[in-house]
Amino acid sequence: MRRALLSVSDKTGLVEFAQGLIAQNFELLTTGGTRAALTAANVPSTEVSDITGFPEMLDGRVKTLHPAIHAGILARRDLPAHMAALADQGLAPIDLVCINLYPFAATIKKPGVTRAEAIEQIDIGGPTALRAAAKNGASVWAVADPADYPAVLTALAADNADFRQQLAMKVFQITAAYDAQIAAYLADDPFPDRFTPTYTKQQSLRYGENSHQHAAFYAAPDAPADSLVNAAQLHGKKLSYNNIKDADAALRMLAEYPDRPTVVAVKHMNPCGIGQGATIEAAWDKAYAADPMSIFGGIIALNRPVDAATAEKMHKLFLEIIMAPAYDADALKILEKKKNLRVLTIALPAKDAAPRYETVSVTGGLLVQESDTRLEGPDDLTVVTTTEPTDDQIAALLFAQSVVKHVKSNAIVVAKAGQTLGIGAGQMNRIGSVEIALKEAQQNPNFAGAVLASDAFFPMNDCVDYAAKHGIRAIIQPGGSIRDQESVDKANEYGIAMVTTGVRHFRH
Ligand code: 93A
Repeated sequence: MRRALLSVSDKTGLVEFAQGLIAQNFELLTTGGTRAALTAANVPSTEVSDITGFPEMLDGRVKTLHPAIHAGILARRDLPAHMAALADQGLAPIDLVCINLYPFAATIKKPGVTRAEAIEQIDIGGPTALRAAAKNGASVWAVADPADYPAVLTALAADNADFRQQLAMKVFQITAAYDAQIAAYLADDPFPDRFTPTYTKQQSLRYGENSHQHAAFYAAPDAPADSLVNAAQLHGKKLSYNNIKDADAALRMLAEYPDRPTVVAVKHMNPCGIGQGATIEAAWDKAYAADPMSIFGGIIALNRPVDAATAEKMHKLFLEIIMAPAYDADALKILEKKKNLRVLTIALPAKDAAPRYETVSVTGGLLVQESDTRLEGPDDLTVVTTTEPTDDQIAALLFAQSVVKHVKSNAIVVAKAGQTLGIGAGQMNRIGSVEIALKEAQQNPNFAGAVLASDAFFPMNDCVDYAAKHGIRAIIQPGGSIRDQESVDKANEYGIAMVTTGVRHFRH
C-alpha cells in the first residue's frame, strides 16, 4: 500500500481527492484539521502524530516536522542503502505529499491584521514537506494546488513521470513566491535590498510587440481591483500584448477624471483624444472630434455606463477595445455585432489610491519607481506674465495639464476645457511636438481660444513664439529653465498668459 501525506489549509476538493487516492490503494496520513474534514465525510485516515509518536505541538507550529515524515519523503527509492536505512528505523516511504500552505497572502490583506497574526500564518512545515517531495520528484508526487487534484489522479493512474516532474517544479515556484510575499511584508519597503517579484501567469499571449516575439502576461498577487488584470472581458478577441499596454495606459488616464463623464481614446500608449461632457455620449463626441483620424484602431475607456446611443456611434468605427464600468443591455448588443471588438468591464480607477509602483526592465536589471499620481490644481499655478489667464483659460490649462502628464515626452497638448484638440508626443525636440500638436489642433472647428500645456520647461523661446503665432492664448508649463525669462518675455510680447507649476511630468 502506498502512503500519502495530506495537510491542507484550503480544503477545496479535498474529500474527492482523498477518495480518489484511496481508490488507487493509498493510505492517508493527515494533520488535525485535514483529518477532521475527512472524518466528517467518512473518509478514513491515520493521524500524523500516530506515525511520529509525537502530538502536534506548540499550537500547531510543529505537526509534520519529524524524521518519520521527512525520511519517508526524502529516501531515494533507487538507493538500496536509503531504503534499508528507513527499514532500520521502522519507517515507511511516503509516496505523495498534498499540502497547501497557510494563507499568508490572504491574511495580510485583511484590514487591521497585526504583525503577530501575520507571522502565525507563516507556514514552516508545509513548505518543508512540499520541498522535500519536490526534491524527490523522481519518485514522489508533490501536490501543492487544489486545481491540480483531478489531473494528479489521472497521472497517478498512468504513472506519468513527466507530470510528476512538473508538479515538483511548480512546488518551488509556489514556495519561492510564498517566501517572497513574506519577505516583502516583513521588509515593509517598496524599495527593499532584494526585489522578489511573485507574478503568476495570467495568460500566454499569441505574440509580443511583433509576431516574431514570444510573450506572456503576468499578474501580481495583489493586483488592485482597478487594474487590467482584474478587468472582465465580455466579448471579442483575446487581448494582445500591445492591447494590454494601451488599455493599461487608458485606465491610468481615466483615473484623472472621476467627477465628470469622460472618454479617453488611446493609440500607442498616448491619448489621441480625451473628451468630457454632461453625458457619456457628449464626452464621446468630444473625444472623437478631438482627432477623428487617429482614433481609428484606438482603445477607448469610458468612465460611465455605455448607453445605446454612444454604442451606436462607437460601432461605426474600427476600434480595438472598449472599456467601461458597465453597458446597457442594448448597448452591449450593438457592440457585440463586431466579432473581434474587445469589450471589457473595468473597475473605475481610484484617484487617491495609495502610491503604486511601476517597474520597467532594462537589460540585466529592473527600475522601480512610484507612479506619477500627482496632478496640479488651481493653487499650484503661478502667473509669470503681465497678462492673467481668464477663468476659462485656467480650466482649460488644468485640463491640458491632466492630459500632458500621460503623453510620451516631449509632450505638448493643445486643449480647451474638456477636450483635447492636438497632441504632440514623443518628439526628440520640444518644438517638434509643438508643431505637431498645433497642426492637428488648428484643423479643429473648436480651436479658437485654445491653450497649450508642456510636460517640461521650454529650453528656448521658440515654442512660445510658434504657439503665439498659431493662435495659442495661454500656456502652462513647469518652468525651471535657466532661459525661462526669454519664454516669459516672448509671451509678454504677444500678450498671452503663461502659468508655471514647478512640477515636471516626463513620461519617457
Ligand atoms: O505550523 S506549521 O508550519 N508546522 C508544521 O509542522 C506543519 N505541517 C503542516 N504548519 C504545518 N502544516 C500546515 O498545516 C500545512 O501546510 C497546512 O497549511 C496546514 C494544515 O493543517 P490542518 O490539517 O490542521 O488543517
